[in-house]
Parts: sequence; structure tokens; C-alpha cells
Amino acid sequence: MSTQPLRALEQALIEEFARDARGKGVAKLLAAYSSSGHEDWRAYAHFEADHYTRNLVARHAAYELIVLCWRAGQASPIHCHSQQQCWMAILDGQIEEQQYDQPVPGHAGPLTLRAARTYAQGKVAYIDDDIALHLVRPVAGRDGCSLHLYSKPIETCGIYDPATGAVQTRVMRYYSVGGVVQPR
Ligand code: CSS
Ligand code: FE2
Repeated sequence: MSTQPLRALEQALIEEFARDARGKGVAKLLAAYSSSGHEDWRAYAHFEADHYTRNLVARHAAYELIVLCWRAGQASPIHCHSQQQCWMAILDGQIEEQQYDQPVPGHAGPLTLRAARTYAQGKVAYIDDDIALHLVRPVAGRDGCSLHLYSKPIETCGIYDPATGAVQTRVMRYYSVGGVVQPR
């Protein structure tokens, strides 16, 4: 790989989506990067005390590539992916994913936990709305960093109340862009 492995990954992903809009080869590319011990992603790794952060690495028509930084105890809400595809590669630490069934429209009630998995550094998870909703967080007591690819970029997502299944729209924001923390 080049001396800038993350830039090489960005380019390879552009080519992959041009070849196949569904990104058949994406998981393999992300696994190769995240399992290799490259450190150039750390230029994008900003943590925040109150919530996990979303740090933009690259944005193209076909996809956005984001480093998420999780302090111990932080978690995403249970959310959907707005009909887009989501890959998550583990850069550092271990990340837990809880998958929940989509609520049945018109039937309020608690969400059903379907599966929970833990991913170690170098592993890649995939989800879309046909599979499930999910919640993501680092394993107990540890920080974590993960590399997320959304195709196409996601502007808003639904966040779900686990007790009632009620959904709210959340606007996604980047904590940093190109390594630079954004004004709030
Ligand atoms: N979808 C969440 C993270 S878990 S995939 C987000 O982008 O903030
Ligand atoms: Fe997600």
C-alpha cells in the first residue's frame, strides 16, 4: 500500500463502487485496512466527553467514510440506516452491536433484541434496514474506534425508543471534517 493507506483505501472504494454499486468488495477492502495496523486514521480520531463522535474522512457521491470514537460507556441510540448500506470496521478496541427487530407499524411496544455480537480489531460488520436496527457501543470499560462506510451518505436516521418502539428523526452531524473539529 501507499505511504497514506487511508487515501489508498478511499481511492479503492471509489473504484469499487464504480464497479459495483452494491459494494460487493467493500468488506474485504475495509478488513484489509483495519487488520493491518495502519495508524493514519488517528489523525481523524477526536473523542468527546459527552457523546461518541463522527469524524469525516472522505465524502463522495457513492459513500462517506467516517471514524467514530467511543469513550467507555458511550453508545449510539437504536437506529436505522435510512435505506443505505452500512459497514463498520474495528480500528481499535472491541465494539459490541445489538440488533433489534424493526417495530411493526401501528403496534407500539418494546423492541425485541435479536442478536448481540462483539467485533475485535480488524473485523467488519454489515447492516442495512432489511436486516435490523442496531445499537453500537464499545465493550464495557474500554474506549474504541471504528471506521464506518455509508453508501450512500446518510443525512438523517430514525432513532428508536426501546420501550415503545417510537421513532424520531435525528440529523447526522460531523464532529470533525478532514481532522478539524467543527464549530458547534
Ligand atoms: N450509524 C451511527 C453509528 S452506528 S453504525 C452513526 O453514524 O452515528
Ligand atoms: Fe449504525
